[in-house]
Amino acid sequence: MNTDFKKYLSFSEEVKDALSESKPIVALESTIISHGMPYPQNYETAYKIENTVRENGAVPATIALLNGKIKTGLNNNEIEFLSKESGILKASRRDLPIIISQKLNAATTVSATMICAALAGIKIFATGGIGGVHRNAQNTFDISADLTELAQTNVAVVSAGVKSILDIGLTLEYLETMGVPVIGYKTEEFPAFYTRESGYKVNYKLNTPKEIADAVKTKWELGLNGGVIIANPIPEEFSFDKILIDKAIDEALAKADEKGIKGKDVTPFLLSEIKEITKGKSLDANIQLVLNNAKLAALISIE
Ligand code: PSU
Ligand code: MN
Repeated sequence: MNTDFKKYLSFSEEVKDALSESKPIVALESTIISHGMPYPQNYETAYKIENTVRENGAVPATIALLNGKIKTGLNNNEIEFLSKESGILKASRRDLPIIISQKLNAATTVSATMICAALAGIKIFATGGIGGVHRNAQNTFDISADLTELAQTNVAVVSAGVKSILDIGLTLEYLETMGVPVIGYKTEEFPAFYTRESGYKVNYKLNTPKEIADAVKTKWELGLNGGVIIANPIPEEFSFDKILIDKAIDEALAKADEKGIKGKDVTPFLLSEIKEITKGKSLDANIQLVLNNAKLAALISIE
């Protein structure tokens, strides 16, 4: 087996100990910190997510690319740096070799975090929302690398579904083609991030962390490579009115179009516009759903 990758890995003490003692670990991404939320909420949320994982019996491993290393488990200074600094890159699969060899600093998306988690031996990962097939992708070809990563890398991802900034139906079609199971936690409906409903169904509803862990384990024991999506709806009390959020999303999409926003800038631009339009309410919802996902991921990691 090729073990050359090991020289690029760097672990916090907490994660190193957890790995050597085979404790449950939950990987966490950093794009949500650098590009998904403004300062200081990003900074505060990064800690809250880690503490939620700890309170639920697992060890958090926030991942980023810093100074030529894949850092798994970040210290205070590193989280602060990723929260405040403006020049942090956004790394998906394609970016890893250049960012690491050039010793640049980057936050990792779902796709890059999955790769780094798999290299570190971590099997479960909690995030807010995954990337997907963008609306109008038939013209722009804008399909997140998160989806092709889910097709090949063995990490289970807990998310609150996909936002309707994306084409939810096409995203689910793509996942079916790629053989990625979409499991709803206590729900038959695939959630749409800010809302519990999307109008689309998950493939399977499972009701306990144990059943989900069993399904994930069975997938890999069968030699079926790739991830699993665990869709965990936003808690009722924080969920948005569908009409209201759809209106905000449409406005944000129109603005992105008018400004000619392209490529990896699209998702961060839309998130920040939606926050402005909803006067910060979308950010509150975002924070709550991530914490809810961190909790579920911890419970699954224990199983
Ligand atoms: N959705 C969010 N917040 C985020 C992201 C998605 O609500 O921060 C980030 C994730 O890191 C995801 C990435 O992997 O955006 C997808 O980016 P793109 O659409 O450029 O593939
Ligand atoms: Mn894209």
